Amino acid sequence: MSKKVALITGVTGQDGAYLAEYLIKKGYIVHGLKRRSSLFNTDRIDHLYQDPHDENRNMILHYGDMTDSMNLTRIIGDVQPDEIYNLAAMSHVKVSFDTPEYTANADGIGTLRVLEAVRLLNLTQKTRIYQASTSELYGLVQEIPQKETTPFYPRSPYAVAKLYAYWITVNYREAYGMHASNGILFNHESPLRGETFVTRKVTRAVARIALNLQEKVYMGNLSSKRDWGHAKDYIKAMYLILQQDEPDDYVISTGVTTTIRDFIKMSFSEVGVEVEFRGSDEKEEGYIVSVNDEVFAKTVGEAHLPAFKKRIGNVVVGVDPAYFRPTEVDILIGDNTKARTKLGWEPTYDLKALCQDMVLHDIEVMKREEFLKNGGYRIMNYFE
Ligand code: NAP
Ligand code: G4F
Repeated sequence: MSKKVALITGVTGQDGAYLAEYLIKKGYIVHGLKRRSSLFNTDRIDHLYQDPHDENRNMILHYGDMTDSMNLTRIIGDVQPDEIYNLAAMSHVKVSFDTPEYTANADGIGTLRVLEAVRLLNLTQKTRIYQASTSELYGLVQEIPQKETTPFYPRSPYAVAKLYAYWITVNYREAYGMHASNGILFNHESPLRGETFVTRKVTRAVARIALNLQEKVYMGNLSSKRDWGHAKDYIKAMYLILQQDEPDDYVISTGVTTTIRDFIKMSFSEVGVEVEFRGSDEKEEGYIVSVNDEVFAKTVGEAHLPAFKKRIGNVVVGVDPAYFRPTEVDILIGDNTKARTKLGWEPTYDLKALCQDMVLHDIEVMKREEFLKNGGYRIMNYFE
């Protein structure tokens, strides 16, 4: 039997990297869309790279951009994919307030470009499409927990662009009988998460603070709540959605919600450090209460313990209103009943396991940074 062919837009991102690896292991030929960049932007997928001269390649990259219809149409026509995973997006909510027009173009109209290319190329019966929809659609939530039938109320240019993408996917499904589905994914994180999203910002800061490379980290709104899962689990849901006989829309979530403040405390406790918060709003701060020597020595290293213990009582978390958003999404918590019953999907990582995976990874990354500062040479591998 010939191998299935998948096209992943956003293959260089967190989800794209995990999904590409997962599909290759399943025997797919994976084509990925990558943007031209003045610096290498393929760190997350370098372990999957194959020389263009290799015969029988199962990973092929194409230069492209979600804002370029002709480019997308040509690539989809050349690749003739069985499945398209449309993951490319300007995915940072706060940044979307600074770049609203570009976000609408890439995230909203970009989705239309993919759907319309499939239609114009007469691939509607061949190509199945997964659209990376988001729990940000619920915004000012109308129901707790949020499920597939909960009305949307987007609260950022990003979410409004994704609202268009969601509905144009539904419309192409209904109008042209396309196998086009939305995964309404709640926040999912991993050691591959972009460094400016809140979980990764925290786990990197915890690692640097523990290694005495940084005094303190400044955060935004500590009280908002998110339903966080592991990206490794969530890309499996994307795959399952496209294997269903009928296209449909699914909430993918854990059903547990946690404040940013508690995620920070959990992350410090992974290295044996107890942090408490005092004050409120912009004056809120987190300080070190105690250190568990054994846990700290095991996770960070015995050598760093004496210096760290001198910092008990120090403030390690502050608030900078620069990170507040003009409109915030206060609480997200998803009801994943439909995904559990229809897809047979369920998360395997709880928040503690996710947090541990990220903190331990970032300690290794920061130890390399410390090593480099001391004259070492660079070896980067995100998948270690
Ligand atoms: P990510 O790490 O930010 O990756 C985004 C990807 O899109 C990157 O490969 C990026 O390329 C690419 N991209 C951005 N603008 C592009 C453009 N104009 N043309 C072509 N490619 C472009 O995001 P992620 O966390 O993997 O998320 C994947 C998708 O799921 C996104 O659509 C996101 O909005 C959505 N989503 C994410 C979550 C979550 O919690 N992670 C939840 C719900 C939905 P570069 O590498 O060159 O920047
Ligand atoms: O990690 P975040 O930036 O993720 P956000 O805004 O929830 O969006 C992510 O998840 C969505 C799914 O719900 C995706 F669609 C989207 O693409 C992206 O992946 O922020 C989470 C929360 C927010 O309430 C934010 O205000 O953390 C709060 N926060 C507090 N301090 C901070 C910070 N967020 C960031 N990025 N940086 C801070 O310093």
